[in-house]
Order: sequence, then structure tokens, then C-alpha cells
Amino acid sequence: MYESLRDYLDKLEKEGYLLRIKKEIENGEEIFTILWKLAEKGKDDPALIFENIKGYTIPIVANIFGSDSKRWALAFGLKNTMSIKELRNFVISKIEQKNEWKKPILISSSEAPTKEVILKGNEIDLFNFPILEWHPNDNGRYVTYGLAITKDETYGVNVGIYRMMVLDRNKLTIMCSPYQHIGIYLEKAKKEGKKYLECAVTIGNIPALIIAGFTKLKIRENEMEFAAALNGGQPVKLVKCETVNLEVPADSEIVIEGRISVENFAPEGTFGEYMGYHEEKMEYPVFEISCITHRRNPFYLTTIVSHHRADGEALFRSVVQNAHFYRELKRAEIPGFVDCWLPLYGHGFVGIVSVNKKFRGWGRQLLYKIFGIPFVAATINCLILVDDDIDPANLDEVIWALGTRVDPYRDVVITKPIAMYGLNPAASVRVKPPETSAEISLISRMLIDATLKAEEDGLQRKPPIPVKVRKEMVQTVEAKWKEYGFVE
Ligand SMILES: Cc1cc2nc3c(=O)[nH]c(=O)nc-3n(C[C@H](O)[C@H](O)[C@H](O)COP(=O)(O)O)c2cc1C
Ligand SMILES: [Mn+2]
Repeated sequence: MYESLRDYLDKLEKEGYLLRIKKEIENGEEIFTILWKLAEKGKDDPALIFENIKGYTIPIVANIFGSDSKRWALAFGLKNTMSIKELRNFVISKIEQKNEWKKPILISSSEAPTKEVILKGNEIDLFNFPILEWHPNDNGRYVTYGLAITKDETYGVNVGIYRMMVLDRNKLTIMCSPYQHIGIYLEKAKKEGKKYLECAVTIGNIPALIIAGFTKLKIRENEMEFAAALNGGQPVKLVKCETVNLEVPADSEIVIEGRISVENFAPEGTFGEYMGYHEEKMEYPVFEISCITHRRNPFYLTTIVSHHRADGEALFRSVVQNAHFYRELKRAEIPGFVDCWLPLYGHGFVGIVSVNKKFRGWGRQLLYKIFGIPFVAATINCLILVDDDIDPANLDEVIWALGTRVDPYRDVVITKPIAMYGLNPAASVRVKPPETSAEISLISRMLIDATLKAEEDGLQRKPPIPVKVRKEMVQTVEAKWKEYGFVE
């Protein structure tokens, strides 16, 4: 399987999925706009290497996953095209097959390409790297595809992707939200009387490691071990850091080592976030850099986070969130649960669940049960329940259910405002409880029972019967298909 980001890019090039752009690129907004246009097209989008960035010698790599279903399989070293559901199910199977997880292997510095250049003290200068302002209203330069590696005595090693804004040539802010593992590690370090949390950020790695970096695992689970399962069972090769007690992937294009302060915060934002909006300025911990190592001619890997249209690969990434959603619902043992989906355009705020109702009149009951799952209560504004003849990932079918199975007064529950996850553009209020380091939103929720109703739901007429083909007749017709004169 893949040894490095370069190895993966070579594979993409061989398969016709890589475009090298030689024309000089003016700034980050130009890259954002190219990716927006590409995602608007919506298919066959190649990975991109911008070889000529004005003012920089280091090229930028973007769109490494894209929206092409054949390319998704390549990320896992598979040959066939993968549908979006197959992609989700593949990720779920690799999370659950723990025997495929492998402990990383430690190799020596002399063998590690990421140690080809080592910069310390005055040699450290983030402005030599093409970390740009991507969206027109961004208030700073953002690292978007950095994998932050941290360690805790109780929980072990963690890898996660969290946004970072450049403050200075050797300082960044890092978004350590308290509900993410890095935030939990930081708060724990503070409680233990430590002044900082050591951190190493790697940029430019094998697809498996990047995917592991945005997959929500349990806090004691090590994303590096999971990455091996996604990379054909090949363990990740690590090398010791220069200035912190951490190990980083030996194949990294760029590694930033340093310390996240438990007490120094700096204003950061706004930044065009994944919901498709810029939110207010916030305060995040300062990450002071003690060393940068990189390959001799490194690539700088970036992604545009801000919008489903900003980057084709947003679709690929949403699948990992869907794997998490599915596993949470499965674990909650909702009676009759069949399938679920978080549509890309809902940005995690709209959830659709299909069920096989064991009893007539149970739709509303199930809605409340699902809403009681912490992940759902923390993130979803609008929860839609459908019958199992509807595929929740097929939005045309979902709209059909909304149009034909919902009497709004009878079937929609609207709650009072309830606390939830902070980055919610629709919320009327954002507040910061004094005991947490992050803000929360207050927003009401809408629960829609879009299943077919019966008398038990208050229906005062006979339930309508959906039009369907009969299985036996489908088989008969299929057997005669060519005789009718159809080719396929
Ligand atoms: C491109 C990209 C950027 C992300 N930026 C952030 C971020 O700024 N803050 C955050 O809390 N999560 C961010 N995430 C989501 C986390 O990476 C994801 O929830 C991951 O599971 C966190 O790791 P953890 O579970 O070990 O904390 C981002 C994901 C991607 C793909
Ligand atoms: Mn984690």
C-alpha cells in the first residue's frame, strides 16, 4: 500500500487523476475559487499540484480525495468504483475489525525522509510556507490539513485535524475545542498543573492517516493503529521528534513541533468554516513552535474547508462523519433501526433515519429515542424519520416522504431552544458557560415523523398504500429482458 503522500499522488497520476498547474497562482483566494469551480462541475475532478505560487518556492497540493467515486477506492488501494454508501461501510468495517489495526514501527532519523531538513531557533519561519488566506473574508492564514499529534499518560496517543491560524513566524493558534480529544488532553494537562501540552503537527501524509485524523474514534483508541487498517494492514512508520517527546510519521512532507499553552490565548477568526459561513472571532490557545522538519523539496498540502462547493472532497470527508453517525445509532439499539444519513448539504445539522416500525403509531416514540442519543442532541437541528422503503441517502426519496407522509401539525415536533454545539449558524444565541473554554449555541429543534401513518397516529382515514412493483413480477420481467429487445 501507500508509503507516502507522493506515492499516492504517483498512483493518481498513473490513473489520470492528477493535474499539475504550472501557471503562476496569485494568492489563496485563486486556489479557493479554482476548487469551487471544480466542485461545481461535481465529477471527474483531479487532484491538483500548484507548482508555481507567487512569492513561494514550495508547491501546494489540493483536492487529494475529490468527488470521483473511482478515486475514493484508490485512496484505500482498491480497484473498483465505490458508491458513497460502500465507502461509509468500508470505513465502518475497518473501525470495527480491530485485528487489522497495527501498532506503528519506530525507525531511525537517518532513515526518515521528513528529517532531510531540520529548522530550529531563528531558522523557523512559517511565512516561508505557502500557508495562505483562502477565503475573501478570512482574517488570517490557515493550516487546514495538519494532523495534530499529542500524548496523554492515561489516554495514549491522539491524532486529529484542528484548524490553526498563523500568528507569527513561530506561533499559531490551534482550535482545541473541549469536546474534541485534543481539548480534553489540554484541560487535563492544565488540571495536572502543567503549563503546556506538547504537540507535533504533520502535513502531507498517506491518505489512510489523513482519513484517520478526521475519524471520531474512542479517546483511548490510537488513530495511527487504525490508519494501518485503512492502508492494507501496513503499520505507520514513526520517527522521534527533535524537541518534544512525541513520534511523527517518517514520511511526512512537513512537521511542526511545539507546545500548546494552557493559559495563553489569542483572538482568531473569522474563518470560512465547514458549515459554509464565517462566524465571530474566538479565542484559542497559542501553539509555540520549537522546530520544523521537512523533506528536501516538500509539498504543502491544503484543503478548503468552508462549503460543500468549496472543495469536491468535502463529500468524501462527510462519509467518515456518516460512519460515526451510523455507529452511534447502531449502538443505541433503536428498535427497528435500518439506516441513516447526514446529507452533505446539511453539514451535520440535518439527520435522516430509516426504520422498520415494529408497531403502528411508533414513529414519534422512535424520534424521541433517537433525539436522546448524545451525538444527535449535540449536533442535529432537524431530525427526519422515514420508513425503510426510503433510502435516507437518496434525497429525492426523502423529499417524496416529506411531501406525501407529513401532516405538519400532526407530525412535526418543535422544541424550545436547547443548548448545543457552538458553531451553529442558525442559532439565535451563543453563550459561554464560565466553566468551559468554548461557547455553546441555544437553538430549538425540529423532529419530523415522515413515516406512513395509521389510526394509532391519529389518522382518521385508511392509510395510503405506496405504489410498488412485486418481486415475483420483477424476476419474470428480468428473465425476459433481452427477449423484449433491450440490450442491457
Ligand atoms: C479539513 C478538516 C478540518 C477540521 N477542522 C477542525 C477544527 O478546526 N476543529 C475541530 O474541532 N475539528 C475539526 N475537524 C474535525 C476533526 O478533525 C474530527 O472531529 C476528528 O475526529 C477530531 O479528532 P479527535 O476525535 O481525536 O479529537 C476538521 C476536519 C477536517 C477534515
Ligand atoms: Mn481521537
